[in-house]
Amino acid sequence: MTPRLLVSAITLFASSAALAFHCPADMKKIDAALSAGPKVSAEQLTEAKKLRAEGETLHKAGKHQESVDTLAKAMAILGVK
Ligand SMILES: [Cu+2]
Repeated sequence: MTPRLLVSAITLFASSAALAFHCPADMKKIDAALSAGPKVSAEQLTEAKKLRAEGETLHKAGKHQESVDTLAKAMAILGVK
């Protein structure tokens, strides 16, 4: 393996590992917001819960970037930063 290839392999690993930790952190924030009783409509609550579940499924499937994107939508609805 050339040094250059090694560097990109490490970078790739590091970024996917960071994303793998990102999803559970986001899910925690969403769960906290949901249990706190967010001031959103029933439709928004349903949508946020659906996105939260989708995010978890994507995370478990190893699709961390898609999971982060999906969870971000749920957080936007709930007003979580
Ligand atoms: Cu993930």
